Amino acid sequence: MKKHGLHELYAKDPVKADEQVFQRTSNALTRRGFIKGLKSLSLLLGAEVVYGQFMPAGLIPAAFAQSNTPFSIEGKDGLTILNDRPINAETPAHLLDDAVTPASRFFVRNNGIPPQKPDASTWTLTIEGESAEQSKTFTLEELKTQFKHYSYQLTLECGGNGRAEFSPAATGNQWTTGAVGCPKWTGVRLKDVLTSVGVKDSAVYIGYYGDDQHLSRTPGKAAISRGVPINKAMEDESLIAWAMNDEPLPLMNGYPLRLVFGGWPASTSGKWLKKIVVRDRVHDGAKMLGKAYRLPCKPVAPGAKVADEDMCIIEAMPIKSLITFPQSGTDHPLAKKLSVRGHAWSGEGKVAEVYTSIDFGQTWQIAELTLPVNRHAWQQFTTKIAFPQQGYFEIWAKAVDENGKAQPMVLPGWNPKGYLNNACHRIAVRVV
Ligand SMILES: Nc1nc2c(c(=O)[nH]1)N[C@H]1C(S)=C(S)[C@@H](COP(=O)(O)O)O[C@H]1N2
Ligand SMILES: [Mo]
Repeated sequence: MKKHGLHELYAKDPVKADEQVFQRTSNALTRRGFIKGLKSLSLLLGAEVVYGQFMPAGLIPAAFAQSNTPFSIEGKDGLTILNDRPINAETPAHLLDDAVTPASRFFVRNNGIPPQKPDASTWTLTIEGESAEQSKTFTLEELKTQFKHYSYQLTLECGGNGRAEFSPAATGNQWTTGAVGCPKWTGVRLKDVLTSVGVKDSAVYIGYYGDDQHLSRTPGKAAISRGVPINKAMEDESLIAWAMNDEPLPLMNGYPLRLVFGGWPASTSGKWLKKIVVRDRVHDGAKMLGKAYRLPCKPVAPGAKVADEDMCIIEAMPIKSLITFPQSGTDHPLAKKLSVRGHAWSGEGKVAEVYTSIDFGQTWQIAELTLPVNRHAWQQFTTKIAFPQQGYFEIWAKAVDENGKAQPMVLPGWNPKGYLNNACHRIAVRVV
């Protein structure tokens, strides 16, 4: 059989290649089906699946399961567009290799129609609500001159990152692994601004309103208006930010002003920020109620119908990691160890350990792991992997948080909207 790099086969036009492979082999494997024989699978991969006996039945090899289709949108480099109305785009794993995510590689998740490039010089932010002592409006300039500036590297991940893997499938953007990033954000502390306005003892939550429009363009109807409990709002790292990596925010990421709550579903980090309400109850804005950004309070069977009152608001994001080097589909010479690296993060505290496996989780080797530069920043892991022979391998990464919670190898608890898939990330490598 002709020897092609996995890349040639699957990455040039991976979507097409994917389809062709699936068409050609529909009797050997289907996307959510099962693998009939390791022999036919090895033929497709152009290499023996060395630890094939350990490969979970029904698993689609990483060589086929992930696509790296590059596509460009303004100011963004290599992001995959999932949807154009509203615009949603994620970053292929290998383009998230930087410790500090460049603005050009930071994902875009819009629920509505973003504003046209706003005029930062006339931009205002109003603080009000039942539990604010007063209603007060700041210009951007006043925010910048009246409050101390802080910079933190904060991980933002969409609650629906990984949704594509859920079965039965959940509706919504079919994010794979790329709705996450960790740039450096600069702004003022939300708590400094709230304190200067005055927060009543009755405060339990804050909610945000942005300058984007609902898809229906109904005046006054918010596309999204979420928030966080007052104790998260009062954390040192909770920012009202105007800069990403020392530059003004990209328009699609909230220019000129947004909230940033590291480690929580990024849906809480309101973009194009115009108003913050200090609430005496859990904020009830758009996408706070029903099933939006909520999980069943108790685990349910896949496909179960869950009543709205049995759904609970998602708070901190779970432990997770991403392999960012090498790119999935790499050919690697047997004689050399392969350097592997990536990031690990957890909304609930530090990541304690990261492990990698090349035998579908039979054995794990511990990776080196950096400390976070600050709370809610992702951490970098590196490891060198030796392979026992030529063939097809998958590298899986698994992070463990400081409470001992580890990523599951396969999908965690099914939920109606497909949130919080923190299953191990894996890449395909052919050792030649
Ligand atoms: N005003 C406004 N804020 C918003 C959104 C939005 O559609 N409008 N989307 C939210 C969601 S669901 C996510 S995941 C993050 C995405 O931030 P990003 O587009 O900068 O990556 O913004 C959040 N803040
Ligand atoms: Mo999101």
